[in-house]
Amino acid sequence: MKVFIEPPTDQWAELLARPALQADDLGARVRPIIEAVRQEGDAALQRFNRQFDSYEGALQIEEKAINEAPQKIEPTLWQALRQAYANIRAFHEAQKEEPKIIETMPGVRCWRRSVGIERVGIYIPGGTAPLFSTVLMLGVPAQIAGCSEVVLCTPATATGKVHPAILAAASLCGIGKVFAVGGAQAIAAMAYGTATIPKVDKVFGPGNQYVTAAKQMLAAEGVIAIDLPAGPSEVAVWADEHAPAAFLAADLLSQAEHGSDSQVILVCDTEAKINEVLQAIETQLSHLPRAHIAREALRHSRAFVMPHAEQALRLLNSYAPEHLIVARRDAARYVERITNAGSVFLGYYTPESAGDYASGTNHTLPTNGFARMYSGVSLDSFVKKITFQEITAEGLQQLGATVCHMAAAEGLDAHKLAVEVRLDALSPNPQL
Ligand code: HSO
Ligand code: ZN
Repeated sequence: MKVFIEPPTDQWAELLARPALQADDLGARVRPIIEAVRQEGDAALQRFNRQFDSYEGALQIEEKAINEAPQKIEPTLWQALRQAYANIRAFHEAQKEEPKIIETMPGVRCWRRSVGIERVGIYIPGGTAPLFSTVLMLGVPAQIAGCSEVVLCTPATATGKVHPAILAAASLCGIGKVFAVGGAQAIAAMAYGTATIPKVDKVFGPGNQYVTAAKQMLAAEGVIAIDLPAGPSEVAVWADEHAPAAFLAADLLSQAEHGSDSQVILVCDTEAKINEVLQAIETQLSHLPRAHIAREALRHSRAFVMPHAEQALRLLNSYAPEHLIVARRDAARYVERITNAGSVFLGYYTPESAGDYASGTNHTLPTNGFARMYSGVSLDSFVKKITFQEITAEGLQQLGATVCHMAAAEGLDAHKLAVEVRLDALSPNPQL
């Protein structure tokens, strides 16, 4: 991890650059997979399962296996899943909006109603860590939104199994349709539908660059909507001199262990604190099973000495981190000055891990600087908001002239007429 002491502003963009993704021939690799699924459906999925995951079994996981999954995991893990579920549910339930009727003028009433997207798909990657926590992060808001069809795709392991904790989390969220399919082919299957896998309208979830490319290609073609432009995970930690170095090191490593392309940024008031943290990182790494991954991530990570809070905040807002940990005694003071971040963790006792798993907030967040203009996944991501209005005869008499003037000025006379015929019908001597 390279250390920079108060670098001048004109160097920030370069110093905060995310590791460049190798785009190679992603499109050329993903396009034929999408096409094969579109044309051949299940047969293509079975072929890809054999080819990529050495899996020969059925595409659909039996509902019995989902229902029995809670008994297949450690009781303490089941307990933890239930606690996380309850907290995530409580936080997302509070995001429900009751329709508020606004009378903009007498007799002109407008309101908005949230309606769940009917069919949604959740992708859970395989790989080195089974992300059953992500099932909760996507399954809970889908359940609260009232999405009538929720489909989950995840690759089977080499032994032909889907991790029981993924199935247990699915059962908590009432997801009955789980398919053992991974990669770009899973995204294509949910986008187009096959004989076995239902077509959905919006696809959520993380994945490797092939999965991300498939999501983006299918979204660009208007086949599906997607949650967020996904990129490697990242955290920025901003610490004062009292923050315990071991806490900061563990926070940085918890993000670094996600993948070799993860990025972590440390901002401290003093160089001495950074050195303490670097030492603590070494100590902790020696006990971590995923140290090799974390070390790779640390190679393109950076530490900054920023003694002035104003400057530090400017730097952090320009980085727009997915996660921002403010490990400062006076953390609460800065809340209003944080303008670009996916999710913020305040104080010494708020590790990112809490939000990753169980405090209640969502862990599907904007990466790669997209926190400048995107929000993380929430209940909103699973609903459409439909506007309604109802105008009384008196209301139209109040509003009509405004509409007629504007329609005439835009040269759209039929618009004007739609008001005029009504006002005319309301007059004592209708002429039209
Ligand atoms: N930090 C990840 C989420 C996660 N962490 C899942 C553990 N499991 C991306 O926000
Ligand atoms: Zn994490």
